[in-house]
Amino acid sequence: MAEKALLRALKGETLATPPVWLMRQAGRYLPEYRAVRAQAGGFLDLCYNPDFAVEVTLQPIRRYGFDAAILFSDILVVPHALGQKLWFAEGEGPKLEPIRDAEGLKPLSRERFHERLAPVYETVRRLRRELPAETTLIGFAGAPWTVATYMVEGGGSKDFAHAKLWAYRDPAGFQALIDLLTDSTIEYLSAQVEAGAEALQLFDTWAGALPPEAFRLYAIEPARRIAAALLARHPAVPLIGFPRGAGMLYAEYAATTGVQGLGLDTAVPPDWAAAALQPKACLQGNIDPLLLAAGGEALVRTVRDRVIRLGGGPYIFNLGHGILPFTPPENVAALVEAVRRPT
Ligand code: 1CP
Repeated sequence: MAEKALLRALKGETLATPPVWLMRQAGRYLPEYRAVRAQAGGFLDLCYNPDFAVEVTLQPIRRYGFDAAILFSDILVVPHALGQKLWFAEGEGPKLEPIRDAEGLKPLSRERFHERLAPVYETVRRLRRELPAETTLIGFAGAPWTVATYMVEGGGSKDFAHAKLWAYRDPAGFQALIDLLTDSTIEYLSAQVEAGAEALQLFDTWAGALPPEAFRLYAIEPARRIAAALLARHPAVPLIGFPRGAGMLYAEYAATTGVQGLGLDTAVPPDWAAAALQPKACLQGNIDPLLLAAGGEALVRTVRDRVIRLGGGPYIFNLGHGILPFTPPENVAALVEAVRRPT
């Protein structure tokens, strides 16, 4: 069978029509997701029940025929598997019992890590069997810095004050957390590949909060270690790095981490990305999720613009961040149509 389009792009091929998938393509904007979510009860019950997780992963594939399915799970299952308390308060997002210093790391352990994540690996195995032959299965993890922000803040945050104060006041202690997450992420992503994931994405959603020195320590260096370890263990499986908000530091991230794909946030100018980043990595992005929610002629025009400006080299069509819950499902269909039938 011919190689899948998404994997060809990640190997550096320029395709006539870019492969397309969307971050958070499974989720609350789909009525069929909301129905399964209601049946599952809590959000974590959805993540840890392979029947439900497989079903919601497949829903957007059935509707839109995306070139890739992304495993349905969450980045916070990693701290949960390390033993940190995690819960999802209805309508409020994730909550964790915060860890604020090196002492707080002591109860965390990798002893039962894979056992706790076994349902996620089972979901990957089943998806690989059930997906259409042309669809690539993407596994993922949060990058160490982004996961650390939730672990230290105890949930979402505006300024990451506790995490940054810890990093600045006690660099060795904070590094111990980053190292634990880097090692755990390597194990977690390797296990996803062994279960059937064909490509991987590392979500560094809050990388843009880091000044350059801290960006090198906590975004670039962990990504470099993760990419190198995965390359050694699974040389055929590409890794997409998504250092959201990196700005000019995207260039350094692309040049030094060794990732095969680079997720662009909405702020990255496409012509700059094509000139400065595409020689180093396959690009992915970067339509504004709010433009997708708005839809109409401006969406179609911008989709075509990105296909022209980024499609001259290795490129995967995507958003610059995840789909928003109030996005009309028909706008997603219009986006896919515009990517695949550009004129
Ligand atoms: O009520 C619900 O149904 C829960 C909403 C939800 C969903 C659909 C959460 C809680 N997580 C997810 C799934 C999810 N999370 C996926 C599934 C696959 C897909 O893309 O279709 C993925 C890849 C993630 C990754 C994730 N979780 C990130 C990184 C990507 C991003 O969007 O920036 C982050 C930061 C999280 C944390 C998280 N989990 C959930 C929420 C609401 C959040 C964000 C909290 C915040 O704003 O700080």
